[in-house]
Amino acid sequence: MAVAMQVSALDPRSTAQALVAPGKGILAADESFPTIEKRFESVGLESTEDNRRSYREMLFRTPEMESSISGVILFDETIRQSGSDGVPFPELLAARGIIPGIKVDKGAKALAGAAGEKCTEGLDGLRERLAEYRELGARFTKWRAVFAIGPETPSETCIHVNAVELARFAALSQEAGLVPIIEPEVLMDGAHGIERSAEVTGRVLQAVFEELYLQRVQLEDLLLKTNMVVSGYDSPDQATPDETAYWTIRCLKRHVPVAVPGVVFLSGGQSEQTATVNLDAINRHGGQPWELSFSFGRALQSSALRAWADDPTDPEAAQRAFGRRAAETAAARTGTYAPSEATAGAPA
Ligand code: 5MM
Repeated sequence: MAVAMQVSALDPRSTAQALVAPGKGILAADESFPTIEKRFESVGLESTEDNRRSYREMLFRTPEMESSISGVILFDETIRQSGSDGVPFPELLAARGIIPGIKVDKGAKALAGAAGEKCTEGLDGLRERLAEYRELGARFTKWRAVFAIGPETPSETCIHVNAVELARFAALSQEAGLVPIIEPEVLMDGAHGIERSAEVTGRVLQAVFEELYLQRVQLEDLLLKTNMVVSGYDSPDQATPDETAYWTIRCLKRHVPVAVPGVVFLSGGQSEQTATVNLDAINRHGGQPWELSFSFGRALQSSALRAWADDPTDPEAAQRAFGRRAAETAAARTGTYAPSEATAGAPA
């Protein structure tokens, strides 16, 4: 009870700092209906409301997860759901000292006038939704924009529109007393090399921070969630962890103000092992002005989901898998990750 009081009493700046506390990071459990359906289908599960609730309850009750997980991003359905004992999920998490957050975007949709590119929707009515989410226990918010790398993309149109929307979302979140997590994701699809990924990620981050400045968003009271700078999935020349760390830090140094308290990387389709080795390499560089942490979805959940699909009535095996991944990823925060056999051998 005392811990729950602490979470709800945190002011936005303390919330942002607590989310990137040393040795901790964020679990992204905010898969929308189409995404969770895809994840469940991959392990032969049906995406029913009760399956989604039970699966997420399994995750949120994992023993000792609070020692490596600082916050959890929820989806609109999930923030309204409860554990089997009737305790609402946000309360269940806060009682463990884990900060509940909420994804507030309504997904990436086709961008008119820019063939094949996307812009994220969800600004209409956002002020009212934010007030409700705060009442439901959320203390931070998240909005994702996606940028595909192609010969002619991302266009300046796509970068500009998404940067404006990310900043609108951030300003409204701060107005509501919530900490915005700004998520511009440069996708890994394509055969491009790491230098092209660095160039595009840099252009996107530059545009986003210019727009945040224009819209008077407080940089101290937000977090950046972005991609590591990596080679495209189909590139014949896959960067090593050291190269990934070099290009990622170089890109952040050029485009992310030091007033931002932390960068939480997404895993973006990297395997559990690759995402963690890369985060570890990034943190081995040491001495950066921001906390360099994680907000992984797939790279924290993949093994746990497979274990849960094997026998949903016995959550302990899945919780062991999730607890192991949370602890390993937290170790990568300090550059001390030692791959376990289970993670090294897990399929992507
Ligand atoms: C990029 O996706 C975010 C991080 O997940 P990974 O570590 O698996 O890349 C994630 O938070 C994402 O935003 C949510 O899963 C929601 O995605 P959708 O597409 O369902 O909105």
